[in-house]
Amino acid sequence: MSDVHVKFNLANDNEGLEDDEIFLPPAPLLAGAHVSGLQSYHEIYANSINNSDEFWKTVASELHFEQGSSKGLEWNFDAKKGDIYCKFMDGAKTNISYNCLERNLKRGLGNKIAYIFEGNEPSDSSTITYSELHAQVVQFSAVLRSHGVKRGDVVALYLPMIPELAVAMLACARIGAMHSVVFAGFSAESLSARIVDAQCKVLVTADGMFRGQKSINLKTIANSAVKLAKSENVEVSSLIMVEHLKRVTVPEGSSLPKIDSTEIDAIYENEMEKCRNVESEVEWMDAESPLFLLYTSGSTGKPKGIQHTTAGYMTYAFATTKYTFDAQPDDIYWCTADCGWITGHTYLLYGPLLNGLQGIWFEGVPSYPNASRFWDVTDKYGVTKLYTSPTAARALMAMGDEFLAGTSRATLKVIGTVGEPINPAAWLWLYKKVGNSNVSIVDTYWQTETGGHMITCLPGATPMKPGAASMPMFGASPVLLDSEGRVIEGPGEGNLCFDRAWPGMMRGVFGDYERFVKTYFAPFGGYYFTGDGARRDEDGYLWITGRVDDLMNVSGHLLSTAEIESALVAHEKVAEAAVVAAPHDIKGSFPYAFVTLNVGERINPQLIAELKKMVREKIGALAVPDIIQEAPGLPKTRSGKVTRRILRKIAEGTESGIGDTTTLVDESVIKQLISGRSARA
Ligand code: 6R9
Repeated sequence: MSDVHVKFNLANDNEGLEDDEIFLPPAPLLAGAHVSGLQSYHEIYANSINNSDEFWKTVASELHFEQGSSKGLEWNFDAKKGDIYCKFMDGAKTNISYNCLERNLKRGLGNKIAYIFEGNEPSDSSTITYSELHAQVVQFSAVLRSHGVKRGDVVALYLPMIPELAVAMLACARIGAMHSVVFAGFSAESLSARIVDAQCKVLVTADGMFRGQKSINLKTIANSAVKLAKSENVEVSSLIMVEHLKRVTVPEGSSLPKIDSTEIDAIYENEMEKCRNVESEVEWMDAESPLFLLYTSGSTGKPKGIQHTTAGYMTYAFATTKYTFDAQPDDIYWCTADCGWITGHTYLLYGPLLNGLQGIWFEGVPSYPNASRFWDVTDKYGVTKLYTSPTAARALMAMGDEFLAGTSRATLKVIGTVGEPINPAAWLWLYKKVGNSNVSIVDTYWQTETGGHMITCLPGATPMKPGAASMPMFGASPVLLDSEGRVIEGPGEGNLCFDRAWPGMMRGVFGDYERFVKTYFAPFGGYYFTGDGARRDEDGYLWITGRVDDLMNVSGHLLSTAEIESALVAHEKVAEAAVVAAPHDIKGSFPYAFVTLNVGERINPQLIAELKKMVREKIGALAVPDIIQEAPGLPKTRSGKVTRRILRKIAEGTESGIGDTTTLVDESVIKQLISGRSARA
């Protein structure tokens, strides 16, 4: 592997922080915690590694298995020894939807509120109990069956953060169909690519949604995606649409979008009515039956369908929610993530329901109606555990502390962050200002591929260092490897890998075993490679330093530089493009594009707008480069490889550190790019 690239240098962002300042978990949290004190963490951790099967089976024994298994974790990470695989409780039979619903009804939680739905407008809110959720899930699973969905099929879900999304995911799981949730900010092309890859016959969407004052016409996007899929010979036969806009309060100054219908449309509410009293049994799934697909960016451009299976993912989601958030029966648990991302899957839907928690689903944005929204909602419902992103924290911090005034946030006990490294300034703001210095902060490091938390503090156990993901989750065994694959013992920095399987890990890339091996197991034989770099300090704490591959992390979302580049070069005036991550105060980093134009073309505001539009249409608004700079040429090695290391320095404005450029074909392009940047600035 090449050099370890430190994208977001946390070590240098110590604003407001005393050297080596360590924060202890608040005493009341320590007292009643599932894991109380560091000593206890170390003991349980050692047991989870040394007696791993016994450890995981004890965890799993709290869940319902229709049929047990004598098997524990089995795996092979070394391609030289045969196929790469991981299995957990092979031969057992269970169903995650049953465990989230029926199991809780049997435990007497039927009347407990499963979720509070907080709409885009503060006046739009509703609740659903465990038994109501169960009834809707049974009903919608009958709807899916009536549309021909069977065990093993993939159903695409393109929905806002509304109750029907939870219902649809659980209904798929109930009947053994895989859900493939596509973030409702993705474009028609992205949605269609995911429909085509998994050959989805049924797409569930909504008419539209509001995010703040902005209206989004989801149905139009869904219609185009269906058309595009058809042009690739994948025929969606049912487009089930929730009539969400009919029940929402329209934000002031906004209006309802016009909804176009097609021949394959079915209205969600009508379909539910048709299946009101239809029985729809649970499918007992094999432990290793696929549960869902979730697409994530890949460094070669095409998104990968990350595949998770039943028993392992369920056990890991259950355990990590319990331990990381110290889940307690009276918690009001709020994960602000969208279900279009893995955090929504594991820590908004499955993990909290498996733990019988009361959760909050939030459809809106942190800045609407104003930047107090998070804190208003926290006080309104008495949130005890809040799980959000560093980007949201930085954005709200930048708005000023006056937005905290008038709210107490006194019920908060744990604040979690996920998606990207958190800089100490944002960490301290969450701890001191939001949490009144009376909370534990858990900076949770993990990936779509890992299914659940891999490195994190535990709220009643781990002394906290701002910016450090800290310690491994039970059963997770991180190792740092140097570029030659040698293990770095003790303090040091290297490529973050795991040397043993854990129940929640991905089981494959949908339809592409080669890519699964190449991406995760070939870089360092015998290890799962995360694609991230990390540093271990003298106390054994792990600090994530950022991606070491060609992915970038924008506001906690992974984007592929190759995918953005191919969207840019699709423009007739662009000859070549290179995209790198540049640091950003709020988003962590942003896409910075260098484009070489065809002879005779020059960059101008209109072309920039066209290029941005192209990226928005091909991928989604998230991926649009903030800066597009014309490049008369790109720095390339003699073998024709673009040297991104140099482009990153130029984008960052730290070109003094460019280093040796003598291996380049044309060194003079660097000077031109630097002066192009200052001209632009
Ligand atoms: C859960 C999720 C995964 C990538 C991961 C890493 C970055 C996530 C982090 C973090 C530093 C943390 N990442 N959590 N970096 N500290 N606490 O975000 O999944 O969308 O697949 O992204 O996000 O780079 O490899 P996913």
